[in-house]
Amino acid sequence: MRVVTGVVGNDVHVVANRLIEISLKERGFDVYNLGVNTYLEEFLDALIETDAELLLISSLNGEAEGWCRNLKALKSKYNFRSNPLFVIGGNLGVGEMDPDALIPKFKAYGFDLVYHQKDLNESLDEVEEVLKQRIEV
Ligand code: B12
Repeated sequence: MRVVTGVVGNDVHVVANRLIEISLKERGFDVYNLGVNTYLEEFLDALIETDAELLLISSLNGEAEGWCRNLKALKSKYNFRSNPLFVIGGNLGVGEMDPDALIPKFKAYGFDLVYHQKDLNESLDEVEEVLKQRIEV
């Protein structure tokens, strides 16, 4: 299974990105890590180039909303052959945000799964489960 990952927008927090790459490799994924400071368009271009089944975006500096609110419109311009699962996680808002408000907002932007300040490995377990169900359908 292939995954495109990276940190969206003008976000330099690289530590989580490295850990995510290691965790995904440990789980057997082929990882295409675009690193920090990655624009949404670059993620979608990489999905086309790699045919990855998963896009896993990180955001740590609290600016994800500004960088991701156009995801739905952007997606409609691409013809993804791999029907990728769109996942975002990290610190998705500034300061103490209510996850009950953040999660539906990011889902409305076009993400399938949204993790705000959640444990990485528990979240990846869930992501893998959803990918498995998609393949079985
Ligand atoms: C180190 C650090 C920096 C370093 C980054 C160095 C580098 N190149 O990485 C420097 C000093 C450059 C920096 C800059 C800034 N930072 Co800073 N930084 C931190 C700090 C102290 C640690 C981040 C870190 O590396 N943690 C270790 C990793 C392993 O943990 P993590 O990042 O939380 O990631 C875990 C989870 O979030 C999760 N996860 C992450 N992504 C994803 C994705 C998915 C899908 C899933 C499921 C899980 C997941 O899994 C990871 C592994 O467990 C945090 C505070 C903190 N204690 O967390 C602030 C923090 C992230 N920074 C913050 C801010 C505001 C900034 C600045 C805007 C400050 C400023 N005014 O300039 C700038 C932003 C610059 C930019 N353009 O991005 C805020 C973000 C606020 C928010 N979101 O509410 C924080 C939380 C500090 C705070 N309490 O205010 N920062």
